[in-house]
Amino acid sequence: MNISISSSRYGITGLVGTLASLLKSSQTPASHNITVICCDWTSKDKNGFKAALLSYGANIKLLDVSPKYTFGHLPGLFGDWSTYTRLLSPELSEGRELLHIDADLLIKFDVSALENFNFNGKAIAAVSSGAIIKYSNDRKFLTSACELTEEDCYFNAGVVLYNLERWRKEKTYQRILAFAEKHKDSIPVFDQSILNALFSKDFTELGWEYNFPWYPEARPSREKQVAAKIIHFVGSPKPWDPFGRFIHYGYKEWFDYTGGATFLSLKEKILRTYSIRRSIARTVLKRIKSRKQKSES
Ligand SMILES: [Mn+2]
Repeated sequence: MNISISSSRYGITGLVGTLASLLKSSQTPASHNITVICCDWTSKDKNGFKAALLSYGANIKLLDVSPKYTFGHLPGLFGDWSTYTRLLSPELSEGRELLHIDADLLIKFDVSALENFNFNGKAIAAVSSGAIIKYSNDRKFLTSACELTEEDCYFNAGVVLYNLERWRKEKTYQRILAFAEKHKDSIPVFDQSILNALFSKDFTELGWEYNFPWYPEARPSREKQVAAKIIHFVGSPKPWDPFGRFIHYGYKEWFDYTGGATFLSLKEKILRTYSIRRSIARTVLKRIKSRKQKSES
């Protein structure tokens, strides 16, 4: 299977967990073609990353990209543009299809099952689970800047299967760059807005189990956890963040796949804690509240 994944150097812990789970769940890990888009990683980062996944004997190509160079004119996330490399990865890939995944997932099935996927002629496949534009954060943008209505589908970009034959034939990357240029000041949810703008009416649905969102304060049922093929740790904190083991219910699930290895220095952990301090406080408060409700009922 052709797979691509990308992150800044601050996302390496999540990225290693994502790939470790993918490789552990694969019958023939060496058969995958994995491209890791390294957004401004140092050589020390790369060595640590390689050492962590060495034992799987996987075929992993590291590719250096400076996303600020290509995407710096678009709205960034605290000075980070690496999320937009999702739009670049099909350009870097050969073959019939490409699975691009976020770096905050656990993959619990053999992704080879997606080889020769039937796209039904559509350009991509993704998980919408019945979501529509009306309830998305991009509602205004998608209905005003694009010819879409509130009732059109909305999908999460954390797991995207690209139909590379159509991608190449229709020069999709050029279309994306032109669209991004035109709307550079108003794109609300980064690459996810762009993908929905172009493909809301041109994607085929993957079942919910291919991108199951696990929010920090949530406690999904055992059945859901077992049935999910891909768990997506959306929002902050992530299970591997500082304090994650105390406040994220998904910590054990993540730990079981990764042994808890993290890739940030103490200084970086402190900076990360500071930047997500509000999310940590919110998660703690939500947990206290739900415990209280439980004990009262
Ligand atoms: Mn994500």
